[in-house]
Amino acid sequence: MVGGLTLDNLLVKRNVIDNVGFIKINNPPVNAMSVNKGVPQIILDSLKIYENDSTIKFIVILGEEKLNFSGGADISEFGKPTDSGKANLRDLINYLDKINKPCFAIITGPTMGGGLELALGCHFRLADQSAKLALPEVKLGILPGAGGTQRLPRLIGVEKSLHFMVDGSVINSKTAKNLGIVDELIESKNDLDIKKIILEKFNDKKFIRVSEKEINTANLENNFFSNFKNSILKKKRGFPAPFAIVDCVEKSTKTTFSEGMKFERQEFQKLVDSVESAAQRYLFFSERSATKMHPPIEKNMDDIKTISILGAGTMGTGIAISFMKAGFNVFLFDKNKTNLEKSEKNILNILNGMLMKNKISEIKLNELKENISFIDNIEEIGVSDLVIEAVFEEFEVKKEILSEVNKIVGKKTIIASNTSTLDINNLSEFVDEPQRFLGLHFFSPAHVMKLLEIVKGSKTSLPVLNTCIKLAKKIGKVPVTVGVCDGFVGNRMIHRYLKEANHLLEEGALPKDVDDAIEEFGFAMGPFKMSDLAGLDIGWAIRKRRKKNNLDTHKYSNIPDRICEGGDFGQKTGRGYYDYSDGPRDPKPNKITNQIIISESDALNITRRSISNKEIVSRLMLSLITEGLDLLDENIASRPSDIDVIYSYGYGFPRYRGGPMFHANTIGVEKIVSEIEEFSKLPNCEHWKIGNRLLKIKNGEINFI
Ligand code: 3H9
Repeated sequence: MVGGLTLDNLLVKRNVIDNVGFIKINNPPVNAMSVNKGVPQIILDSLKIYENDSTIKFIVILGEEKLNFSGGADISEFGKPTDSGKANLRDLINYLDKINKPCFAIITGPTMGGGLELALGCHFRLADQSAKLALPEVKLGILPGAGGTQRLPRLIGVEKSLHFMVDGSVINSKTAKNLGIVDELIESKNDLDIKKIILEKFNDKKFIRVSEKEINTANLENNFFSNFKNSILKKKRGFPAPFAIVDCVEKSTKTTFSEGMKFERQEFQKLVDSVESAAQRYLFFSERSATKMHPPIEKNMDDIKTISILGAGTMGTGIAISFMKAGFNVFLFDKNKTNLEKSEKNILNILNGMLMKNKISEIKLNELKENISFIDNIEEIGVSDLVIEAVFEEFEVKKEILSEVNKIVGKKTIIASNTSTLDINNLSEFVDEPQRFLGLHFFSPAHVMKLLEIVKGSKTSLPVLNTCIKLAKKIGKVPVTVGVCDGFVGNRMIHRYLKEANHLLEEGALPKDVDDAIEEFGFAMGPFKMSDLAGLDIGWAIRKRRKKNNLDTHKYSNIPDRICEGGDFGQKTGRGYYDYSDGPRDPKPNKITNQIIISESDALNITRRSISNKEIVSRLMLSLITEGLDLLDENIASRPSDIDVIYSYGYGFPRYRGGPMFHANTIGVEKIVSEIEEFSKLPNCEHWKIGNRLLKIKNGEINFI
């Protein structure tokens, strides 16, 4: 027994070969450094044992068998009290820093955050081809808080460390070797092989602690750190962590290692306690829980290898690229040869762009090209495991192609529609086996946007659903399962938000007032710039269909219809909510639209008033929140966190605010209820009401998240 823990604990295993002592971390799935479980404590205890054993000359830390080195600190422990009787990662690395025997980190698989910081605390780092290294804390709204901001600049220099930590990007072992993070590339992490390499290459090598290295500041220009902050200002606006990382690195150049560590610790704690980090950590777990089935099932369909996409338009092409890039065999069908040729050209351009940016090699490019066939004979899709229709968004067009597909494909083929609004249950009537039918709602551009709404029809089977969730992960998407309704989750909420934005225009705001307020809140683009970019004709067609089918139950605004009636469809026609005569990047007020807005206020008998940014933001956020609550009540969304994942991945909701539901929780129910009551008293605001679910939250029966 050491430190009150038995060393036979399965979380860390020890074995000795001659004079090499191995410490193997065994905390699946990712070897998180859980303090409460005692992982850092047991590693520390193991170090003590080897340190006191005179027969041991070298100490090696690695992941057990197939496990990675370590995915870092246990994220679920942040913001909660941890067992103070047990060592944490910092205690462990501090101990390593003082140890007098050479310690080796064997970096395999994801080695991230505190995992990489542990490796930086070792004296030598060896990595194999499976290694993926990152300090991704910034994505959780925190900073590398176990010495990363102080050790990395000492190892690879100030500028490179800053980019690595501020981007949080993942690098492979070769890049890590070139950067100087890794000392030696290895082929295997077999004990005997490692022992051999150590004896051959490191036996007489003097070891230097990273903490004792000098930082090279000779090449840093004056004001380097403030210039660096300015360079990230636009992209990282609203996120405190990147700026705190810069401060820590700056500190590392101006003070001793131990002072720098103190500063890092203070900054780390401030960030852990911030709402922004709580929001980003919540999204980390929300994204993962979105892929978990309710109820969970293990059963799976046969492997999916061949995928046919129907329709070579923008969506079809983007979807085809996503599957092709992930190594699937793709057929892209369009009966129009010109569309196919255009699509092929686009795909080639995108692949060439990836080659130019060194994202793929020439060999890979040729391999990828082999993965796709452009076909104009629909019979060829017969061999497909999955068919996704991405034809024109009109019921009759989709009905026709689905009926055709139904005749061609076999009984095991999954059939999906990429509709963004149409009723999946109605569409499922055109296939013989509706249990194999579902919606796969990709977002445009489909090869870039990570969100995928997986729409479960009333008859879609669970194995089919599960297969598609797994498939989505394989192609790098973030899947969220939703139910059937007009617009599903994301678009239904955005329709309500856009309506409210138009009501604000009716009451006194102009498009720029609304966009500026929302952009200040953190969205990359306000609702009107977004509508102009997407094309106002698209929303117009949707509204006409909704009207025809009596789907529009909420208060209506005539403004967008009137802009369209005048032939202004946004950027594509040069005018919409804004005037783009000076280019798409320079939207100016559109006088015609402003006249429409003012005449609508007159028609509604509204005396226009100045509306504060605070009211604009509140009304738009509460429109998202209340629609989200309705969707939960109707079981269209199964978890509040699913809504937040959809909004942060598909609609540019600022991640540091966590999503509409997390934001509602941050505001608090009392304030939300009182704001809705206030809004409901305003002219033009009779639609503001306290819904069922909000009432339940107010009564303490349920929570926002
Ligand atoms: C840090 O280190 C702070 C220090 O600087 C300072 C400390 C003082 N903790 O993603 P997957 C769970 S901050 C807890 O599906 P993959 C995850 O929730 C940390 N849990 O697998 C999931 O659980 P479930 C810095 C974690 O193979 C399961 O493991 N490190 C952690 O696709 C599988 O995860 C990071 O930010 C964790 N650290 O990807 C790395 N990591 O099955 C975060 C994972 O219940 N992790 N889980 O849903 C990742 O990026 C990916 O998980 C990884 C594996 C690439 C490692």
